[in-house]
Amino acid sequence: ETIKSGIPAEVPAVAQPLAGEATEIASNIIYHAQYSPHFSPFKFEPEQAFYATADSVRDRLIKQWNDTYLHYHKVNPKQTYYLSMEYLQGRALTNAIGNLDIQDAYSDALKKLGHELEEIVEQEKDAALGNGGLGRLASCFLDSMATLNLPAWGYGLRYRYGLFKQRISKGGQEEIAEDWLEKFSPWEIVRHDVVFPIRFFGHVDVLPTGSRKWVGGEVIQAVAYDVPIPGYKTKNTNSLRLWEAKACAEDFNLFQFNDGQYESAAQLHATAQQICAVLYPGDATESGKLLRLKQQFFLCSASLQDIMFRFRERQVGKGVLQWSEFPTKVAVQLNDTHPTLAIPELMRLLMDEEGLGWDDAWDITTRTIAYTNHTVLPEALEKWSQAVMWKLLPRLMEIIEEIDKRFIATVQSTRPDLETKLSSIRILDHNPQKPVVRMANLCVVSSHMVNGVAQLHSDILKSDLFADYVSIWPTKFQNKTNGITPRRWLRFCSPELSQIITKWLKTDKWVTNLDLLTKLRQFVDNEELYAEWESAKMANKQRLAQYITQVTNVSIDPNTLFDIQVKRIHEYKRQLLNILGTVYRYKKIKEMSPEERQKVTPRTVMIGGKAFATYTNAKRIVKLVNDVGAVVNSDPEVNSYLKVVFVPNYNVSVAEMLIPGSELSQHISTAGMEASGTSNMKFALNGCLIIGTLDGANVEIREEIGEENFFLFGARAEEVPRLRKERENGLFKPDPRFEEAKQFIRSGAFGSYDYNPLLESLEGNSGYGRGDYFLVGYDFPSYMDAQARVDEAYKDRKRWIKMSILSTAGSGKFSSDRTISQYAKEIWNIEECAVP
Ligand code: GL9
Repeated sequence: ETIKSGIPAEVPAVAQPLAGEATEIASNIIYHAQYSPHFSPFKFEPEQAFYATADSVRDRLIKQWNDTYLHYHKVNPKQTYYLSMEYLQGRALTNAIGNLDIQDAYSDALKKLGHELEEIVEQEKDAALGNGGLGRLASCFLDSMATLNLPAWGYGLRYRYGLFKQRISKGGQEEIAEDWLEKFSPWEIVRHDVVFPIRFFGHVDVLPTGSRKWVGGEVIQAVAYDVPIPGYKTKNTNSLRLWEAKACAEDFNLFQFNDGQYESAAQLHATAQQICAVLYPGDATESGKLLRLKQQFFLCSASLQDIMFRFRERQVGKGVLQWSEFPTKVAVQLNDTHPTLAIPELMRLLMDEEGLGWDDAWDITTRTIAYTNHTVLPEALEKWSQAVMWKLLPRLMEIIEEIDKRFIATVQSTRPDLETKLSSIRILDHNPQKPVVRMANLCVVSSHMVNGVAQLHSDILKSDLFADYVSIWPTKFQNKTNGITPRRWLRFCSPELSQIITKWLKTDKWVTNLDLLTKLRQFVDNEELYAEWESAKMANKQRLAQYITQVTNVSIDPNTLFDIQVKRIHEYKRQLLNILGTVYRYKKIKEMSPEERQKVTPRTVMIGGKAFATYTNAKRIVKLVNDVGAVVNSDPEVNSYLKVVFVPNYNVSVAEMLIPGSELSQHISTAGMEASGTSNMKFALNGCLIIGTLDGANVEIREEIGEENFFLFGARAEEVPRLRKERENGLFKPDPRFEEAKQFIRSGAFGSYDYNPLLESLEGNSGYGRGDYFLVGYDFPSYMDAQARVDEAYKDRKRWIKMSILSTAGSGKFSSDRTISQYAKEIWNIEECAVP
C-alpha cells in the first residue's frame, strides 16, 4: 500500500537486494518507477507499474540483443531480412517474459509490490502496425526466427497511427485514430546513429563517365527504431527495425521562420511527418496514392542502404569488397508486392553508388531477392501509374524500363511461342487509358524464388496467375504453408490448456516442437483427460463471457456453444453467409413451440472484425450483425437459445481472449479466394472445431486433423468459375431457406435501415455489386446442413471433446517454426547461429 501511494520513503527498504529472483526483480521495477523520467515518481498505479515493469524487462532484452548482434557480427553468417509494410505485434510484455522464461518471478515480484501481473499486462496498448493476416504472419515469423536462432531481421515502418480503433454506434462502424505512441512504447530503442537519406522526385544526371545519378528533389532522413525480438528460451534476440522519417535541421528555414512564415519555414519537416503518419493511407485520391508509394520506397531504400552498410562493415579486412558475395550473406524476402521497389533500388545502389555494371547488378539482385504472394484478389495486385513513378522515382523507373526491355528480348529469343502472351507477362502495361507498372510481374521476373502461402493457393498461382512464368522458370515456384507461433497462440494465451498438454505429454517440449501434439491421440478415449480438457475450455469460456459482457453489455451463457467468426470484414470471407444463416436460425426458433425449442442446441454467435473505412458493403455487414444482435438478444422467447454479439475492435489482444474460449469457428470464404488464413490454425490449435470450405489452409488442416473432425461444406475452387458462368446464364435456383432469410431482413425485422443494396449484391445474374460473385446463395444450403451437423455433434459431449482434442493433436504442422525452417532451407539458405 505504501508503495502504491507514495514511494520515496519506502523505496530503500525494497531496494535492499535480498536473495531470490522475484525480490531482485521487484527492486529493479521500483528503480525504474523512480528513476525513469516518464512519470511522477510518487505514483505507482497500474499504468506506472506497467511501464516500470516493461523497462525492467527491457534491460534484459537489451543485454541479449547486444550479445546477439555481436555474435552475428563475429560469425558473419548469411542473414535474412524480411521486408514488410506491416507487423501486427500486439502486446509485448507477456510474450517477452514468457520467452525469457521469467513469468513466475515477475508475477511474484509484482505481487510483492501490490499488483497482479494479469492486470498490469492489460495496461499495454497493442502495436497494430498491420491490417490483418499478412501483418500478423510477419510477427509470427519474427518470433519463430528468433526461437530457431536464425540470423534474421525484420524491417518495417514506424507508423504513428496504426490500424484504427473501431467503435460501434447506431450507424455502425466508426474509425478512430489509435495512438499507440501516446505515452511512448517501452520496447523501442531509437538509434540516432543509424540514419540514411532517402530521395524523392528530382531528375537523373548523366555523368561524363556515362554513369547515371539521381539528383535534386527532396531528401528525407530515415531514422532507425529497433524493437528487440526475443526467442523462446534462447539467448538469441533479433531485431525488428522500424524506420521513422524526419527532416534535417538545415531544411528548417530560420530566415523564413523569423519572418513569420512558419509553415513554409518547416515545409520539409511537415512532408517528412506525413510519411510515417498512418498505416495504409487512403489511396482513393492521387495524393493518397503518392503517399503510399513514398512509404514503400522509404522502407525499401532505408533497409537496403542499411543492409549494404552492414555487408560492407562485415567484409572489412577481407581484401577488396566483393559485391558478388552479397547473395551469400544476404537474403531479402518481400512480404507481398508492397516492398517491390527493393528490386530497382538494389539495382540502383549497386550500379550508381557502387559502380557495378548491369549484368553483375542483375545477377546479385536476382540471387538476393525472393517474393511471397499472399493473394489472388485482383484488387490487391498492385499496379502503379507510370506517370506517378516517373515523377517520384525517376531513376527507378529507368531501371524498371530496362528490366522490362531485357525480359521481353529474352522471351522473344528463347520462347517465340509466348509472343501472344508477352503483353500480359511483361512488367509495363502501356495501355493508353492508364499506363502502369505491374508489381507482381516485376517480382516474379526479378526473384529467384516465388511462393504461395498454402498448397491450394500455390497450386492456383502455378496453374492460373503465374502459369506462363512457370513455363519459363519451372523451378522458381514453391509453396510455404503459413504457420502461427505456438507461444503466443497457445502457451501464453491459454495457460490452462497448455498445462494439461504438458501433463499428458510429460514434457513441455511441444512449445518448440509442435508435432509432439500428435501424441495426445493416444489418450483420446481417456475420461480423465476429457474432464480436464472440458474444465480448461470452460474456464476460458467464462473468461471470454466476462469480457463480452464488459465490452458489449450483453450477458452470455458459458454453457452455450461458442461460435466465433473473427477476421477482416470482406465479402469474400462471407460474414454475410454467417449472419443470413443466423437470421434463418432465429426465425425458425421463433416459430417453434416451447417443447420443440427444448431440442435446440443453444448458441452464442460472435462476429468481429474491422471493415476498411471506404468499403461500403463491409460496413453494411457490420451494421447488420449489430442490428440482428439487438433484436435477437432482447427477444425473451429466443435469447436463451440464441445470442448474437458483434465483438468490437477486434485486434491481437482480443484474439488472445476469444480463441481459447471458442468451440466452433467459421472459415467460410468462397473457395479459391482465401490464400491461406491463419486464424483457422489458431482456433484448431486451441481445440476449436472448424466449419469451413475447402479453401486456403483449411484444406491442409482438414487433412491433418481428420475429415470426421471438420464440418465441411460448399463449392470447391475448381467448380467456382463454372458456377459463376451458370449463374450469369440464369441457371441458378436459390434455396427457399436463403430467400426466406433475405425476405425476413427486408420485412424490417431488424430495423428500418435499408439493407436492399447489400442483399441485392446476392441477387441478379451479373453486374457490378450484383450477381452473387461470392456464391453465398449457392453455398447457403450446404452451409445450413453443415450447421445442423454441428448442432447434433455438440449434443454428444464426449464426441465433441474428442473432436476438440483431435483438433489440437492434429495442429502440429501449423507452427510457424515449421514454416520458417522451410523458408530457411528452401529459399534463404541460412543456418542457425545460436548465441553461446
Ligand atoms: C493475406 C491473405 O488474404 C490470407 O489468406 C493469408 O493468410 C495472409 C498471410 O499469408 O495474407 N493476404 C492479404 O493481403 N491479407 C491477408 O490476410 N490481407 C490483410 O492482411 C489485410
